[in-house]
Amino acid sequence: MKRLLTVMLALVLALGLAANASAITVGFSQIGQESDWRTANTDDLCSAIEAQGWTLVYDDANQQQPNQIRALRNFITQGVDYILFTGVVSTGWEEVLKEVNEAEIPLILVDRMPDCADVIDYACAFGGDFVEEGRRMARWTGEYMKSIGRGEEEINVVMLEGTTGADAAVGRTEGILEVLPEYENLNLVAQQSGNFTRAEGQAVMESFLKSIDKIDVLLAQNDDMGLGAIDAIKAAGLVPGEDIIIVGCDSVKAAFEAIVAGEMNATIECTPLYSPFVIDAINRLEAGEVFDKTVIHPEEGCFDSVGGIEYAEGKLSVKAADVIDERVY
Ligand code: GYE
Repeated sequence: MKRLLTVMLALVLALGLAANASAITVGFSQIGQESDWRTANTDDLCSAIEAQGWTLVYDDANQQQPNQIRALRNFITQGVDYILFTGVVSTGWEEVLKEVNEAEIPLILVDRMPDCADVIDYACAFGGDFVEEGRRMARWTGEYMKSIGRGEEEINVVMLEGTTGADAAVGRTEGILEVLPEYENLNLVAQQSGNFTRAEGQAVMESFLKSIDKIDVLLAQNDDMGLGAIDAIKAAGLVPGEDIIIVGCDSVKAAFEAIVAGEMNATIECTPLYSPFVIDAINRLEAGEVFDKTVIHPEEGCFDSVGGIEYAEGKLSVKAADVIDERVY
């Protein structure tokens, strides 16, 4: 009898927990679907939330800030329990995020941070260190050019920037501009936004190739723009990866493939896989834990055609061909 009671109690508890789990609703305001990185980020977070048995309310803003503001207000009206948010640009969020605060919905910031983070309340934040990624792109380039005996040669560099006003773009530009002058032979001759997409990366590279006589290096602030630029370079009768060295950022599988094919040279890692952090955070918030407000940056690396190039102090690149099979996105 006692045993039966224990079993019944366990069952009631388990059912209670399950009911509780499915009672959690998470609203996720995503930027859009501009890149392979973004697709991997969406798939990772959505499938992890659903695997917990939680209810997901997903909104794809198609790169439009007004759509994101509308989605956040809808989440408030629906009374979701948690909000996951990454903003397409960094400004213009204060009013709506304060509304989220007033509704007392815990806000989890992922990926790109809003510039009002100091004046709103958020539970925790997980994102990339974009300035450091930019520094790494420039450092790899300078060191690689030295390693192939072109450290003294005047090198013309062009830069494809990400979405204007996105902190992923602003930060990467800042980091690149900080480190590039350390290599006196590297001259930045043009920079323009390719909006983090293949199509725009290709179009802007086409115009660079028309207006600039000699381009030696392309710094593409994400892999997708670098991959788009490969087509423009081929169309101009040049050999990507040889005539023009291409350095990307994100480390998506398509970039590994291009590096292995010899058409791209390096990519700096920025992980899109935040779900382990986010799921753990929600569970801890459910348990009443309070986080400190530091943004957590998951560890990042650099993958290239040769391996062994210093891309940050004391950190050496890994040859993409050696690890391509491990890359899932
Ligand atoms: O690099 C790019 C994406 O915010 C880190 O956004 C993210 C960037 C990523 O579109 O591919």
